[in-house]
Amino acid sequence: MTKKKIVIGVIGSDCHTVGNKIIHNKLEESGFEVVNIGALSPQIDFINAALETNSDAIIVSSIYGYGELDCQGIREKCDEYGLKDILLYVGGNIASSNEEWEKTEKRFKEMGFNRIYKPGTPIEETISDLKKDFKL
Ligand code: B12
Repeated sequence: MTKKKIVIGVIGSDCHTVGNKIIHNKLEESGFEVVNIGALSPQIDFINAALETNSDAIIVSSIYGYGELDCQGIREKCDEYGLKDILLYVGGNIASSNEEWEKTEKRFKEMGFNRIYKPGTPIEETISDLKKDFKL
């Protein structure tokens, strides 16, 4: 069976690289093909990478605290570029400590993300969700 392809990267002006490398390795170990665009990646780079490689999902990381701004409009841009219905996940440090998680999660849902992960969620949880979503 052909491997599912996943685009990963750290969005916006975020330069944190360590988690990205860990996620890359864990996804590969779990049998996925990884297209890693690395840190400091604008939305359009995720989209171009997914288009060029015919990927099945995009996992956005945001570590530095500005993820909500960086992610706005990404689903609309995916639709515009012909990536309708591509799986879109987001995680890292996407919550602020003074807000209930449910409120943050709701806004990311409204932005069109299929799965949204609380800070501290291990990538293994995402891997298990990918397998469910791909019915593997
Ligand atoms: C090293 C570091 C830096 C280095 C980064 C060097 C590099 N090349 O990576 C430098 C010094 C450059 C840096 C800069 C900044 N940093 Co910094 N940094 C850290 C630090 C100490 C460690 C980060 C790290 O590598 N962690 C280890 C890896 C393995 O963890 P991780 O990156 O979080 O990734 C894991 C998870 O987030 C998760 N994950 C990530 N993506 C996804 C996606 C999904 C779907 C899922 C499920 C999980 C997931 O899985 C990953 C693997 O386990 C953290 C504090 C900390 N202890 O975490 C602060 C921290 C991340 N930094 C922070 C901040 C604020 C900044 C700056 C804005 C500081 C400033 N005012 O200049 C700048 C931003 C610069 C920029 N443009 O990005 C804050 C973020 C706060 C927030 N968002 O809540 C932190 C938490 C420090 C703090 N307590 O305030 N930083």
